[in-house]
Amino acid sequence: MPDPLGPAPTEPKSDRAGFRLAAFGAIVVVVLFAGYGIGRLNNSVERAAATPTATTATGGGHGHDTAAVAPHDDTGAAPHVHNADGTVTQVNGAGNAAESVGGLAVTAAGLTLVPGATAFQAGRRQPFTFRILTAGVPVTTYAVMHDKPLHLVVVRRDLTGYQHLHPTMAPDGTWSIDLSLAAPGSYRAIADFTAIVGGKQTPVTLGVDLTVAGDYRPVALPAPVTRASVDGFTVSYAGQPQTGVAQPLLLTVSGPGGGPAALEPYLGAFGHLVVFREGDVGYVHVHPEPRLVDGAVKFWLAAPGPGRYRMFFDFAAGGVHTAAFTTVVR
Ligand SMILES: [Cu+2]
Repeated sequence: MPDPLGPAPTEPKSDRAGFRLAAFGAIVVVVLFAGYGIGRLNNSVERAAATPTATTATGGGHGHDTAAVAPHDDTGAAPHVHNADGTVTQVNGAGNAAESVGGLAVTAAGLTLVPGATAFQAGRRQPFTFRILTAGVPVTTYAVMHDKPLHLVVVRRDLTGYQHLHPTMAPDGTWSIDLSLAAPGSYRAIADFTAIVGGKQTPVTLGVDLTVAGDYRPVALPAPVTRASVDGFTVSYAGQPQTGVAQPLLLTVSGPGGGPAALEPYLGAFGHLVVFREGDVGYVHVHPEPRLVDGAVKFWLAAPGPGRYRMFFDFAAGGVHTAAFTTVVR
């Protein structure tokens, strides 16, 4: 399809991932977790993506940019996907190319995630700390993407227990957040960010295992569904991810009363879609088009390969909620 957005921005971010998203028509937005592209929907996404705010990070609280997120904005960047290796692939809605999945490595693109303690006790809140090193030196400057300098996603290897967190960074480059892992098992902690080193931006997604000792009871991946309930909301999706070609995926949220839920911007978009691959916990993170399409949140994504995936859709409506779906890509 033609790219209605004009020239693609040349921005470095990353969104790693496997599914690629392509935003199509208007502005796009992309990304969330680390690397993504958009810090705010309000200004030109393209501009936001191209000139992310450098920060020495404070993470933590929700330092949402107050100027952020206007639901309707006609400016924007061309759809693109942030690959795990730090490259950016421009996409035009369809015919996208290869995908890459993030989170599989603890070191990539010259950046290494060095965690503090990785052993947790079930159900107990404990600090999780880590640093991002380059040439042995902690990185202390990051680009703000989707309102945050770093996004941390944690999920158990059976794809249960999903959490999307925003750690805070100390001046020495140590990131920390209190983390509670509910049940025994092996978890994957994935940090999604764009490091700024020597003026160069490097988007990357790094992952590390966390463990919780105890009686591990793996949970089988739920059967594929297109409708899920969460916190009184009913979320359904239409579309089917495929390998190699970006497909539209429309998510519709109904409120407790059955009518359309009043979606609010969350981290610079009407929703964030984090997708994990069964078998290796490969991570893909995409962002929707900036505008709702017939009331639905519209993503474009292409699967990085056949397999079963668990999709987590974060949205805000009187608080942040997450709906989860299993989908099979052939
Ligand atoms: Cu985040």
